[in-house]
Amino acid sequence: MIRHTPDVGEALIQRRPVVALESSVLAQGLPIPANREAAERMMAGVAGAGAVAAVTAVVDGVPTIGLAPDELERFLAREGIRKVSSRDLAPAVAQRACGATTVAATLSLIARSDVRVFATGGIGGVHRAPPFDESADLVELARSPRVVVCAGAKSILDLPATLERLETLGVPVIGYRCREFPAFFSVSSALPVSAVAETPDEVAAIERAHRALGRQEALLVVQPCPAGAAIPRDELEGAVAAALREAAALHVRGSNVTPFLLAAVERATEGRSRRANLALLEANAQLAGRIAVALGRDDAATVPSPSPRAS
Ligand code: PSU
Ligand code: MN
Repeated sequence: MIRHTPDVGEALIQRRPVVALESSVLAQGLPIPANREAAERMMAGVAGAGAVAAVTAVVDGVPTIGLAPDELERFLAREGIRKVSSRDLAPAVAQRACGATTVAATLSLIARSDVRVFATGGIGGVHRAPPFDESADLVELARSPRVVVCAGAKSILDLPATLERLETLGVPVIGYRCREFPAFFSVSSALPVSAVAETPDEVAAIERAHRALGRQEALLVVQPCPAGAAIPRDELEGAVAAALREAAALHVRGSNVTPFLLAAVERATEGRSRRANLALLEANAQLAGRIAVALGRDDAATVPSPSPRAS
């Protein structure tokens, strides 16, 4: 049911590290031509770390892990590409549509493959308004045993509520060289992570322990936007507040909310949020590549042994 492109399929067979990348950020989150820059910088970041990048999407109804170059072009052109979250996967497949997958849908697909690490910008979460709007990213994180690298949750969200939900759902939030949950475009939210790791090997060790305990949840690894590109929190809050007012006035609803707010914040920050977005996407892809490599090393070092039995 799920197609891997030849290079990704080959890498998985040879047990080389692979990092999945979502496509909704390319087809809905970022405008042309920033989306191309994002794709190029993310793929280069993964490759630079020694891993294989696999952009994930539904292509003419086929769930695909690793887009071929001509397929990626179609998603960068954005025409006729649906935003596909987890519940939209089946309709997109049955209707042979082209769909760009969100964090939730990408997780749902890679949880059925051997790809263990996934890089994105920021996860969805609990929206500030309307109060019942909560991204499907959260429940998919709760049932997809994979490593997700991001810069926290998007700053347009209610971050304290999002962290509370992650706690309830049992998702470890690992700060990579940081103690505070990053606020996507801003370095920090003043909210604590649940554990800290200093190296990719430490992340790999936590991931291994999480799986050995039989846990099903994703491991959420967060790192702040690179300092030179980040936006100060006070300034960002002003832009987010204005974006939320605009969305309310125009009655923006459902899956249009996230793309609308991101575009409004970009206008308000005169493009600085876009530069921050590109920088953090690249940094997350690099870190995901290094974690995938560390997980591969771990595997190689583990001598297969018969499972212990209680006597
Ligand atoms: N972060 C971005 N741009 C995006 C998204 C996140 O900088 O476009 C996308 C991701 O794909 C995320 C989705 O999974 O928005 C969440 O949308 P929603 O709130 O509708 O679940
Ligand atoms: Mn929503």
